[in-house]
Amino acid sequence: APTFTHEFNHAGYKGKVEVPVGLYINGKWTTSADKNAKTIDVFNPSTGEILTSIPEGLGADVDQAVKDAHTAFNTTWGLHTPGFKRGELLIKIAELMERDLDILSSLESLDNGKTFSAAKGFDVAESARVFRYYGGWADKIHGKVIETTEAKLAYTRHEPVGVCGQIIPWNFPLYMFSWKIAPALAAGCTVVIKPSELTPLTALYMTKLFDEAGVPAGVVNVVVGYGHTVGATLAAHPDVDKVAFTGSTAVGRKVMEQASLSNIKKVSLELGGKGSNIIFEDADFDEAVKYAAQGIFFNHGQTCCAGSRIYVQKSIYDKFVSAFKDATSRLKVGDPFEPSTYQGPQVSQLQYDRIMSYVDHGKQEGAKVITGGKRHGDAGYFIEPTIFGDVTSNMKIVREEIFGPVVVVSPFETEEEVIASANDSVYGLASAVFTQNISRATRVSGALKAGTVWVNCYNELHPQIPFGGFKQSGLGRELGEYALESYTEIKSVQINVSGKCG
Ligand code: TXE
Repeated sequence: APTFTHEFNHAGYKGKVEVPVGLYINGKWTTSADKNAKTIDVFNPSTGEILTSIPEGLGADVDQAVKDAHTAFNTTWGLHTPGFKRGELLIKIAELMERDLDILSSLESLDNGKTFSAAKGFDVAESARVFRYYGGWADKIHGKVIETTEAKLAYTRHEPVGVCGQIIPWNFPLYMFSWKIAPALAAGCTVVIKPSELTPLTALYMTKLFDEAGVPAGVVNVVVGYGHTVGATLAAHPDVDKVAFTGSTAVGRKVMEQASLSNIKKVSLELGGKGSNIIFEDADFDEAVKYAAQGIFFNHGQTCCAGSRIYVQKSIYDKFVSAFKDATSRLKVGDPFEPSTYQGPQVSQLQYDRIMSYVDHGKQEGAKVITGGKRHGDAGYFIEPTIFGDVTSNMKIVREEIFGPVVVVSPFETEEEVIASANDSVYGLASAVFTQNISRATRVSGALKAGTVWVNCYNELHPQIPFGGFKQSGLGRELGEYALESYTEIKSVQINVSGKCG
């Protein structure tokens, strides 16, 4: 396969890295079977320059990968490799990721623009933990014996769903890759995964680690390509048994539609959000300010669970705004490989333009820019961390997911009022409550319509804890034991032990 070679030379890592840039189908790197296939330009978001052009996959390649994934499911993986062996393999992958921590972190930072320190401390380290966690589950997936009458032995089996199509975004390229692949393989499924066309490099590097770990051919297939070709083919494919998607609500809707129009494949969706972060007057003030800043600005605001709507009780509103503004203006924007940088560039020109158009809209609608609101520097896709005040609940910047370093702050008076405001959204992915009052924390977290509620913290994710959305934020849960549900079918077996009819 052609390779992308890059020489890294930064404080965290110095060395040459080679990434195979083909399609990884049935354990081999290849190029498209379709002669109309072109190449996809991969950009460095810090400069806007092209890093490399890689061969694109098309529908015909998905067809081939699905065929090979079926063969692997029916011959080498699925029920043919015992759970403990699948587990050992997943743990081996985790170890190889940890061995190559600096390489994967450098690639992720280069391709996505997130800081090297965040990639190393969060994305790659946590992705390895996800593989290890599901390695532990692989031999603990089982059903129940169910009592009916003594004439019958009845039990359930949790069998792998089959071939899974997985479509992932660019905001956490490797982390989303691990959320999708690890539970699927633990359950015994085989996979055809499409990384985002914007950030394919770590997924492609991972194919080398799968090879080295000894993952059998056809168990994991990586087909890089665009959403309307490779993604749409996966969603509509008659031989894909389940599709797992993370991305925009608009595309999630299409994926679900295609799944229903083709073969009623199982669907799990992790979509957009507009997280509400509620700060009561009795909160630990300094901690709340710190968490509010990382709640929105972590990963440059490109986080589905970002705390993009902050509600602060009126008695502490002015004090909060001033401290939050200070904390925000101290966040250093710039070169993602520079150790003191907190925020690198947005991922692409398109995302940069989308975010800036929200900022302009906010200004036109009469919201007040408390800090930020402009481009940072003159190359790459950098945006100043931005806080808007004086907002009303019908403004676009309050209602829609901006997916950038832009937050709105509003005052509230009562608990009932803030619960209503927080729930006034088509999304329901994540929320947070800051208070020292345990009764209030319990009451408010119970009333919030969101798949995750953080109390006195924000953006904390663990492989053990399920993640997913209420309302239009999605379907199903990822991580934890719950994720295994979407990769298994439950079979009931009833054995007539009496040997008699009736
Ligand atoms: O998302 P897309 P985009 C939100 C966020 C962001 C907006 C747009 O608000 O500003 O979406 O981002 C593939 N059939 N999130 O345009 O298009 C695509 O190739 C099948 C939230 O980048 O949804 C990529 O692999 N697949 C989110 C993946 O879908 C298709 C993360 C996501 O891209 C497809 C990303 C199609 N027709 C964006 N069209 C989150 N929940 O974290 C595209 N894709």
